[in-house]
Amino acid sequence: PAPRTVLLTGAAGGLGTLMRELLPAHGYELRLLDLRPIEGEPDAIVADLADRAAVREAVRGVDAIIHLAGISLEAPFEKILKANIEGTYHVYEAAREEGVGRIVFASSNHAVGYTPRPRGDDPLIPIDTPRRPDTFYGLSKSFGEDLAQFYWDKHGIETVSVRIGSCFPEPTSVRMLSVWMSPADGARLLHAALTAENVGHTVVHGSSANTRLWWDLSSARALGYEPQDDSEPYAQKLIAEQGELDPDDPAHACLGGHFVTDPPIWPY
Ligand code: NAI
Ligand code: 15L
Repeated sequence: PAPRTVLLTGAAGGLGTLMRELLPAHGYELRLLDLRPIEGEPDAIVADLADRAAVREAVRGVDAIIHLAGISLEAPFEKILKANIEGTYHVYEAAREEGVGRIVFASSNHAVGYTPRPRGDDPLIPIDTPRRPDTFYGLSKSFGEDLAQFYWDKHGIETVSVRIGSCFPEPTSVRMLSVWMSPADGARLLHAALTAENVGHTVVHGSSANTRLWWDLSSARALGYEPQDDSEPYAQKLIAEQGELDPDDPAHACLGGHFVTDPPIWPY
């Protein structure tokens, strides 16, 4: 049967807030978890992923987990280690202990951020492009994908790892014209990832069907995802304001954009 009760970790965050609004229309009952309380959601579980007992209790009885919680930008390694690496491990252990069979993992384009972006007639970036994390943050997403593969191979827990581009209400940069995922398409993709059968561990690119797309959406479409949106209506204004991406600028040469060139955050 299709999953109905879903634990949404990171429910207070930007993406969590958008998905709280959009997923119920796809038929889900959400259980919410975050470090931070959520206004108007007194039943939301306020817990740190570091608290294994709390995470285990949170997953008890759900049909699936959408795992968004964690640090969503570059940060010192110790912080990434705790929230994203150990935290994601705790989610998988809790799923194993409680018999939850399906996880959707919020991976990121930054797991492969050093991949050169296509130019001209170059082919789209394939889903099996080698991992090239652009930050400790991206490295933690690379770890999460490996963890997902391991829990499938070892324990039969299925995961769809979604390498999300940029999921915000509107694209706000020229780069985002290529990697934007509209919130409505985000909800469609999560729904497909929750309901497709026999996914094992599947990795997909997460974006809308943008005219300026950089990556291949076929593994997402194979789950039943049919994107409805395209960033192109925003293109003229953004390009007028910011100019076209200069391919000779290293901050514009790779999929990960400025994550590739931003100075490291100390303590390293
Ligand atoms: P966000 O930073 O707005 O939300 C993350 C949430 O996780 C926050 O509410 C935070 O309180 C919570 N959190 C952090 N550490 C925690 C811990 N130890 N225990 C419990 N909760 C904790 O990030 P956003 O944009 O909502 O992203 C959600 C997920 O999707 C993240 O994993 C991010 O890496 C991933 N992602 C998002 C993209 C986007 O375009 N929004 C792009 C690529 C990946
Ligand atoms: C991400 O992984 C971040 O979580 C999000 O805040 C954006 O920066 C996004 O990537 C992006 O690449 O635009």
